[in-house]
Amino acid sequence: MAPSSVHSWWRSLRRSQCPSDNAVDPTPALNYRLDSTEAKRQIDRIPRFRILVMGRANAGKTTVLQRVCNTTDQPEIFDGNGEKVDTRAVQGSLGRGYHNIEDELVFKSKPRYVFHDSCGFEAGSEAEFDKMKKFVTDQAKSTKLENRLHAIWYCIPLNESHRMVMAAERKFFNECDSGHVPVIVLLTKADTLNLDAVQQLMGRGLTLDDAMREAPEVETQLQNACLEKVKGWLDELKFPPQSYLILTGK
Ligand SMILES: Nc1nc2c(ncn2[C@@H]2O[C@H](COP(=O)(O)OP(=O)(O)O)[C@@H](O)[C@H]2O)c(=O)[nH]1
Ligand SMILES: [Mg+2]
Repeated sequence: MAPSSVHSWWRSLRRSQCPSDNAVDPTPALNYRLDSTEAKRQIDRIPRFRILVMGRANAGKTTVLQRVCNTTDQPEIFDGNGEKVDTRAVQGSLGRGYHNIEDELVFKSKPRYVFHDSCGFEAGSEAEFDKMKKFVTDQAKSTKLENRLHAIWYCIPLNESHRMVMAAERKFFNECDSGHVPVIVLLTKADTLNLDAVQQLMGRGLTLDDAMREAPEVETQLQNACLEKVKGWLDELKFPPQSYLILTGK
């Protein structure tokens, strides 16, 4: 998923910086193909991409970062002063026990990507929410390109289809103005809808073999229905995301 997700994100970034491009765009981000020469030219301008990753525990955040960085390693963690943090003390980074949004997470395989973890406001802490909001505002305003936040990825897992959008998502998209920093919703774990598709087809009387053969088409329909549902919920909030991307995990 790495190249297409980066392309879509990059497109959103560029759209958010070019108001004239913000006219209604009927082309779903999913079908977008970025000119690779232009992409390289733009990417080479930025020494370090800084991305804030958000989403509830188990949303698939670490997995997305590992895929983007083409690794199964855990990231190294650096504090605000560039000092390496002892990762044994923060086992399960981007998860429990790790609580500083300012810390930089960097994978050895892709040192130009710097990730930040929203660190738990999704669990309902008002103090963590305020800290996240301040971080977003401060970083978005940074005049140094390499310190600036370039994108926010908000992971929403599709394996919990009955609770895709919860209070945390509504609070973020209602109250957090990220300014020019594009927020991209990553719909993670979309592959889990394959089982739903198979069950649906078997419910219509197909054998298991036939259901499995026909599942991909239904799976795509289910993914698109989830996308539309999430879009319907979030697009009417005060600060809706710039873009949505379905990640299949393959
Ligand atoms: N089926 C499926 N499972 C996934 C996917 N992404 C992550 N997972 C699993 O979901 C669990 C939580 O993932 P993780 O990346 O650690 O979530 P985090 O807590 O948000 O960082 C792990 O067991 C992953 O293997 C995906 O795209 N598809
Ligand atoms: Mg994690």
